[in-house]
Amino acid sequence: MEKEKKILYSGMQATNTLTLGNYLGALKNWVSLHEEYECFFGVMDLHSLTVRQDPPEFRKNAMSLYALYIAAGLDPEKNCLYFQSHVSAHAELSWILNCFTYMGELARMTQFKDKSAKHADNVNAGLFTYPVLMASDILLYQADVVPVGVDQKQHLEITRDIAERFNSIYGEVFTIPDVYLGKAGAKIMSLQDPEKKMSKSDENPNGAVMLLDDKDTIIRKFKRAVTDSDTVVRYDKENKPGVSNLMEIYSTITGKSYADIESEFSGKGYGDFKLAVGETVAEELAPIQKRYNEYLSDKEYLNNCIKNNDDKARYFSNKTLRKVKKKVGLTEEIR
Ligand code: ATP
Ligand code: LTN
Repeated sequence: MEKEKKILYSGMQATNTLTLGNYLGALKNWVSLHEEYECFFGVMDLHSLTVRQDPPEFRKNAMSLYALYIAAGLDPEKNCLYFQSHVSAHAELSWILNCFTYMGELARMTQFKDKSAKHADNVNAGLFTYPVLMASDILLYQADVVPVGVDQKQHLEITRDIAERFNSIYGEVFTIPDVYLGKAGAKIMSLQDPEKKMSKSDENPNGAVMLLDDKDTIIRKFKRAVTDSDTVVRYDKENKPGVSNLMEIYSTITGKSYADIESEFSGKGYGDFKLAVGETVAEELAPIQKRYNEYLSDKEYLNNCIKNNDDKARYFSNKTLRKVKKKVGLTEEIR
């Protein structure tokens, strides 16, 4: 590939629907990256298999995530939006890189420790080698940068270690990727427990606003958001984590500074403030939801995007895979 633009790679797991946290912390920030980078965004459906899935629901969620990528503003002509499971190079490279990854380094991964505690009845080998598949995703496209949240930084470090190890044996095969640090990405906290990240898998349904929640639900969740016994809208993460989280959400969407928000709500109670945040979020999400429904009902359009982008992903990833196979000494296929 001509390296005019640097290459950027990221993706999300196709599990449940997205939260406002996924949107403000990741998706919304991805939308304009194609201006500077050659962008690849995968629907990481193979990763989702590390946890037991109900097949019909899983299929629906994966397609829903694909439609949400586009509805949130990722242009499928300018970004390569594809399904990980449609590009067999991911699974193939993953096998090869498994043989260059040590049990000890995988055992140190905090996500593995957390998830195996959470799913104690299904601590499968896929959960253990999850980071190797993620490394394969990134290295196949020779990505220079990878935007991920703090929770995924450890996986990016192991990706770099695997790539460097491979390169030190076989020469410069893989680009060593860096974490992408764009504008400070918001970390949105649970509305019910502002010490905890807002997460898809939160047991308390009022903790997370889902991207496809309707207006009434959104406003209801904000009205119930945990705050404090004070009544002043003031940014103070330490002592007023609930209010500060709501201010972050409001500020990320409207672009207003904390000082502006403080004066906008001075003399007003939390009730007015929560309602304003709820309405702002509902307004931000309404056009995305409308487009989402349109795309989902236009199967021909979606299929066309999927086909073109899957092909593009196959083309780029196969170049790297062929090189890797040759380097490690696998015999060539006769075509
Ligand atoms: P799970 O609950 O299944 O662990 P999750 O909601 O934490 O899922 P991921 O699939 O791990 O979501 O993350 C997808 C992307 O969204 C990552 O880039 C991650 O950093 C970002 N993200 C997730 N939750 C938040 C949040 N609360 N605030 C900001 N960004 C977030
Ligand atoms: N593990 C990531 C999803 C993911 C990913 C990737 C992100 C899978 N492969 C490659 C960036 C690059 C997550 O849970 N957020």
